[in-house]
Amino acid sequence: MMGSDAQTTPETRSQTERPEAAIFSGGSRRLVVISNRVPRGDGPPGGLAVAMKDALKNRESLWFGWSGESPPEASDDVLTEQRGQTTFAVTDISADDYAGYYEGFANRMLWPAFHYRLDLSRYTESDFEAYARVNEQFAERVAPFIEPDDLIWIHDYHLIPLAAELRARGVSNRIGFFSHIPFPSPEIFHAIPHKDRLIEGLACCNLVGFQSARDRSNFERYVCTHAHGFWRSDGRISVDGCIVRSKAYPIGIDAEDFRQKALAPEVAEKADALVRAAAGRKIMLGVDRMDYSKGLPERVDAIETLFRRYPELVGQCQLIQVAPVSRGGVEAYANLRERLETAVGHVNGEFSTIDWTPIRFVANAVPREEVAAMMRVASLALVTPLRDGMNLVAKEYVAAQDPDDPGVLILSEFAGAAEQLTGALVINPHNPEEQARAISKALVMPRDERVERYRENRKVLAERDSSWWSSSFLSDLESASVDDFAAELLDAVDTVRMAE
Ligand code: ADQ
Repeated sequence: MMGSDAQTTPETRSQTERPEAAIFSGGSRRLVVISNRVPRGDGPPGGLAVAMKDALKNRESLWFGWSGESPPEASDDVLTEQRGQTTFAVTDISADDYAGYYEGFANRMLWPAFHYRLDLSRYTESDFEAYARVNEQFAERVAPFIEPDDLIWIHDYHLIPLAAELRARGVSNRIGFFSHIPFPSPEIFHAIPHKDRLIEGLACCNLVGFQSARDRSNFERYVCTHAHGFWRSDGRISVDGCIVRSKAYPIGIDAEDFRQKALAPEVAEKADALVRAAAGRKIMLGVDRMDYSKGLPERVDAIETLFRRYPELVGQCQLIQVAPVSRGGVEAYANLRERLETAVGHVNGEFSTIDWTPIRFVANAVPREEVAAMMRVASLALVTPLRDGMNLVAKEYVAAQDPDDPGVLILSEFAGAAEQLTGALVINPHNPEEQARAISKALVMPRDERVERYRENRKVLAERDSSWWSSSFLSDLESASVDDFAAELLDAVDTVRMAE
């Protein structure tokens, strides 16, 4: 347990005990990143690694997470590998724990609930126990690597209780947490089993970052209406003796890097081939992981509606939908694939002609460079999730466009990106008529309007890129007071755990 005086209120401490804040030395602190997956030495960097590129540049850092190995019995060893200024430290998770933690509580319970799909959430007590155990193991194994001055940045819903576990092991560093996925409305969050443990984990952070203002507001409203929290005059939240700041940090991309990918000569050939195959027809593009949050069956319904409402478009445009299977171990995903293939088959059966198919469905992964090339030549992109934290595909599509003759982004109002990309045609993905109307509008949109909309979106991409995202989060974390978490919460939580 933390060594603080439980009689002291956090407010009193923040006025009297600021020794570490006084010697705070800015951006030179070592950064400790903790996430479920850690970038591998071989293979292309994943999304998080790309987003963290600038944060890791020119500073010493440690990145801790799962090794990718799940033996029947896992040891508590941590293997390290130095790459440049970053030490990668990984640990195994036993097969049973992995099934309960990752496939179970994280992806069968939290992912659907956080995406407003309580109907798909499946809870078992043993899944939660594995989730809690893996978070304890992570804390136990990473704690010896943490030095007093390090900044700690935890990522995503797999590791929500981790900050509390670190605090319980005496880690008093500044801790930040970033949620890559939405934070649901208070009524939905309230239905999640062990929600108190989740709130405890977030409250033990100095800074909690969300993708959008909506997510941040949902979190704060939950804490203040259901978890005895209150807003302080400085804008931070006080909850059970902890003080936490929450803020929206919409994740960005390196737009120039993506544009270069789309223009690379080796992929230009593929883009040309795609254009030739389209034979003058307009290409509509969808690029998603096959996930029920991405609105894929609803998108196929909208295409059917499009050809019924606008028969003159039959044979004039084609949807290329790339949607590789993800999380094969979770039932809801197998059901989705079946539903989607049936829906695509239905539309193709109804409208295909001898030389034209309305939907080309690609269920295999496509290399990132090819995705960029496809984006460059598509007249419009359909980014229509039912819920999404941000959705980087929307930003990548804008980055890949020809500034003089850009395509049109059709974007769901329920993607975090809709708060930023005001040049998009924003739609409600639950309404196939509205989606079909937007598609028909995009297909004939005059060039001037397309350019104007593109410029509006491109400006946001330039101002809020991946470097802005990580540096603004870390600079807020660096300037947080170190005395903002409190022993009272942990004492209270111990009492709750004893009662469980
Ligand atoms: P994801 O749900 O994976 O990420 P998204 O942001 O759309 O969603 O995509 C991440 C990356 O994967 C993008 O770079 C995209 O190009 C790539 N990708 C997606 N589908 C692909 C496909 N079919 N083929 C090839 N590449 C594909 C989570 C949250 C999001 C949040 C990100 C980042 O769910 O809301 O934007 O993290 O924080």
